[in-house]
Amino acid sequence: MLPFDQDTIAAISTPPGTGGLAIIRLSGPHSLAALKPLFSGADKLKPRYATFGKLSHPDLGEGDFDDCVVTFFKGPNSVTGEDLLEISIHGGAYLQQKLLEVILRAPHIRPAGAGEFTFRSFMRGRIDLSRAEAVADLIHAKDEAAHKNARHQLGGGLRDLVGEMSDKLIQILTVLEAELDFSDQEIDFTPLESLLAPLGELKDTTTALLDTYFYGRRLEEGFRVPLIGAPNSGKSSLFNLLLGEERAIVTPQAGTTRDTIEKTIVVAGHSLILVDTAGIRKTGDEAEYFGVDRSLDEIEQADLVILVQAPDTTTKNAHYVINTPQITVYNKIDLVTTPPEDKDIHLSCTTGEGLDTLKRLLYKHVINMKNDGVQGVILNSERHRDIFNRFDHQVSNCLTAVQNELGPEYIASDLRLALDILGEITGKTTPDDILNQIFSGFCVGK
Ligand SMILES: Nc1nc2c(ncn2[C@@H]2O[C@H](COP(=O)(O)OP(=O)(O)OP(=O)(O)O)[C@@H](O)[C@H]2O)c(=O)[nH]1
Ligand SMILES: [Mg+2]
Repeated sequence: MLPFDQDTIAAISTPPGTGGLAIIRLSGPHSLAALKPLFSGADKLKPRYATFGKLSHPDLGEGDFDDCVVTFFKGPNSVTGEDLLEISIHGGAYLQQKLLEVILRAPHIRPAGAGEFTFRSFMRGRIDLSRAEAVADLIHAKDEAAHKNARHQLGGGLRDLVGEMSDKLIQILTVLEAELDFSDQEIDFTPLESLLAPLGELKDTTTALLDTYFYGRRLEEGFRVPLIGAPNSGKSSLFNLLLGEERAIVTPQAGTTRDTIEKTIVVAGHSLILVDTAGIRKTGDEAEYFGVDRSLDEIEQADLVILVQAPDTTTKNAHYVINTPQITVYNKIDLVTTPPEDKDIHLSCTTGEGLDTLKRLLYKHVINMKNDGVQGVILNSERHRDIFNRFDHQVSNCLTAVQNELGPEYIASDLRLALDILGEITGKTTPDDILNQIFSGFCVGK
């Protein structure tokens, strides 16, 4: 578990090797004291203002070490809830390392652990756990859709939804607990069946949320879109055309592509992992045989398959793919006068004819795979999915208890368990080892 102590923590907050500017962050009660001997503008620092000055100190070497801008956030009005300094210097590796090393010589200062700044925000109640997790998602977002989802969660989307669900549970609990408190008196209580509707609604919301997980994972990983077809149908040519670069080798020889090659393109704000594959055919060549095996694996994992056929290849593609959405492409139309009508796209990789229509169809498929979420919330983490699965199970227990007219005390205890499970989303009831796992997944400096 990360320590939650009175030490001041310091770390370089910019990824190494980026050049430009670097930021070194300090958080804790000794931040100002640590910087003061090094920074010419220390006396001018004002909360929420950036102050320009020079860094110089015998420990930093002779003369001025660097120009810098320091932004001061006074606790508790800072993201960590503590005194926080952000020191911007030039981004050289030596500059960053040296300054950090000298700062760490000051009393009560120690290097920050991975995710420790965010951990402090969480421990001081500045953000809940679901928002802390969204910080990591925001940093790792690869496309517009993933970014939008992370922003929604960082804005408290999941926290608010869980808040509403918890409120509903608490309302039910209040009714039951009143019943328990006054059970020895002659009062007409709300019939237990009245709990069925709100519990059913909670279950529906949970089911809808769990349904978003598939799309949420694709937001993280990208949709897998292999190009499948017989050797020589033009898969690699199409792969290159869609990428806009000559990534895969193209030759007139059937069986050119042996291993899968993948590259990501962005369509409708979503990452699509295009996969060029070996042409599928029976073969005695060992390397090609394994390549074909990989092509078949790709079909299994695909979110959308692009099936490529051409007039000079004979194999029909229909039997490769069963339930996966697919786009059928008839390639090399420059070689024929009447291409078959049952294909979605008529294309020529040589002339580029049909490429725009294919791109539009890809766009449509991505829009079809989109999920708007529950009040905009899309589950993308295994942790959240596990919590909602357990919650779902627990709500089912409550429903069964009501249907079987078990005593209110049983139902109430089941409801309290459900409430505890929901609390793991925001961090109220999250075990320490899980907290540790979440924050250690961050980089140092975040
Ligand atoms: N005329 C014409 N030739 C094409 C077209 N597309 C691809 N070709 C040619 O067809 C041959 C095979 O193309 P590839 O892209 O290597 O085919 P592939 O499906 O990747 O083949 P394998 O890797 O062997 O499975 C090459 O000579 C290409 O130049 C097209 O639209 N028209
Ligand atoms: Mg190929």
